Amino acid sequence: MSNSKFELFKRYSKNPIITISDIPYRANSVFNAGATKFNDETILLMRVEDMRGISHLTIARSKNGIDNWKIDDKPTLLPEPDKFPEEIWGIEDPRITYLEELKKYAITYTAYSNGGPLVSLALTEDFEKFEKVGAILPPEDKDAALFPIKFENRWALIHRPIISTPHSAAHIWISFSPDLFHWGEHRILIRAREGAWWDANKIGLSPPPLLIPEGWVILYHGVKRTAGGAIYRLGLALLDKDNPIKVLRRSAEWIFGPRELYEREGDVDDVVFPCGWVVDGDEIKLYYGAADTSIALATASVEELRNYILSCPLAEESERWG
Ligand code: M1P
Repeated sequence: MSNSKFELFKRYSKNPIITISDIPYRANSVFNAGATKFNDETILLMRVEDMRGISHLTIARSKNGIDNWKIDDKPTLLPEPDKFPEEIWGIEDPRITYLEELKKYAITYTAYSNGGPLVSLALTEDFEKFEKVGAILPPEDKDAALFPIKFENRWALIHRPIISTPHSAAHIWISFSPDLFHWGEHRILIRAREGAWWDANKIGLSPPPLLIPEGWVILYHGVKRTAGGAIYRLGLALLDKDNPIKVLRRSAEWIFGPRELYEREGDVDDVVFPCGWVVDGDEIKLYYGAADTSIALATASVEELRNYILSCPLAEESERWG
């Protein structure tokens, strides 16, 4: 257990901010929400798991991004296996990126097909009408988010192919596309470390990349397998601003991990899983799924986050520990 006074992200004192009792219809759990600002409100696009175990997405809106959430009284985005067969076992873990060039919000989410999870894309201008593009990467792949801008006229997507097994590691990859639909130039971006590390064998992107003057901040989850089960914790990396295939820095330590009871006990114990963050001045609000059961909030200062990542080991150095 870490000492809370050294934490970059501070938990909101009234966590969790949204639990299943806030959902106006019958369901099992609410967690892993994408987040964005829209029309002076914070929007959370929440993963809700129904009583069959199948997930859909539902919107919550709040003026201050903390409380008084207004939650849609029915699912906002449902799996549509008739039109999109890859959604047969649900849609999960959305990440939201505003694409200024298209004047649209892109939602990358996991569609759970009967051939494994894969990455799907939907677009919206207003969070009322959604245009599902469909599957953009084959299984197994998840934990995907777009950058908000193009690089040399190509969109860039971070994602995590492969579900790790005892014989294979799951790394974070980056791919490029001219049109958001056809993806190529696939390459490993951040490798899972090995051995005793907190992020050994399996890592995945958490919220979409965040731009600071020195580059793109990546918050990612690392999954440590222990005799008592897996522990999901969060660490940071920094990518080059103009060439995001270049990793500049990577934190050696995790910066946030399960500590409070709502993170340690739930449908899946010991999980913190953010899919969205919202920046307001110097404050970052990080929305994370806690133990696959509820949604919690933690805040950090952009300046402190920036100072921290700039003090982290250079990427070449951290590669040597892997
Ligand atoms: O149960 C923890 C998480 O497990 C999966 O994440 P990942 O494949 O990145 O390890 C997802 O099912 C996620 O929704 C869940 O919170």
